[in-house]
Amino acid sequence: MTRLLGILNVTPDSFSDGGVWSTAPGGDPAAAIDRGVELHELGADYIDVGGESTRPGSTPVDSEEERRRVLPVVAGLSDRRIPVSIDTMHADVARAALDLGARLVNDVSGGLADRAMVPLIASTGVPYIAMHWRGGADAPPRYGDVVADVKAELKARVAELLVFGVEPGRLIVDPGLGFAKKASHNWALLGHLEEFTGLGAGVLVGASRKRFLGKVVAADASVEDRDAPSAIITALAARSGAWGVRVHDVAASRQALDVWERWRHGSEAGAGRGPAALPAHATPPAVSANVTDAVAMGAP
Ligand code: PMM
Repeated sequence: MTRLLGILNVTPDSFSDGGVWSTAPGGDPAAAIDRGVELHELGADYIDVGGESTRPGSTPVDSEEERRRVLPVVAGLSDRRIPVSIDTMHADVARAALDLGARLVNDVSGGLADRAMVPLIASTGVPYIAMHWRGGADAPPRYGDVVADVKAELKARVAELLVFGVEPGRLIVDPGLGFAKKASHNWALLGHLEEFTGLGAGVLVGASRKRFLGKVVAADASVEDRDAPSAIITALAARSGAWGVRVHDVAASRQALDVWERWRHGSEAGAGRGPAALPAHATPPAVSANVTDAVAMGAP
């Protein structure tokens, strides 16, 4: 079953949730922890805690400040046995979060921003999301064939990660929607998502509330109005074999996945039944690589 990562940005300057859960000076870690608990109750498999905004034009945060923002939240959720994914490019932040109980590392740079990250992942054996990255959201979106280029660059990342000793069954790749990509690039990547399941890793999709969805809602719509198209993408990503999706509106995406499970098994009782239950004429769903993570091991 496709995993749901519920987004908990504790930055003061997030475009998608407006800094509501900020733990920067003046912010409230207890409110952020409560929000994480709520997302878990709504059906998130992981709470993806991030302390540095990656939006275009954002100022990088030093890792000391990032640790100060995320660690109380990671600790608060882990103490409640809620699986946490730490969204960071910095190895020291990842290490501190893992020490407090985080169960997954989500790195938008795929290990390219901090050379200490890949050895850390290899030595701890923690599941790792390596996103396609060309140096941040401000990098120029230049591609020949975006699908072929992103696939080739992710393939190279997977190869390097394996050389460093990261276990293939712990690896998830992400095409990095919106990162050095125009709307047309994002749609091309989504339309060819199945091709990414052939890289020997799970595939994560992070489309939730992103700017390219602004074109399918009304011109004066709010960022939250992008939650419906985001949930539709969740269902379609699951159908394309995605290992997981990273979303703000967890309830809507949980429903989308519940619908997809019934759809693919052709039965109300089918959710949770194995693919063997499919009738012979049914097209089997694309299968993403099996990733051994907290959910596969029966978290919490
Ligand atoms: N996008 C953002 C932050 N972290 N992580 C992964 N793996 N994939 C993404 O697409 C991704 C990410 C930026 O979006 P936000 O500001 O809504 O968190």
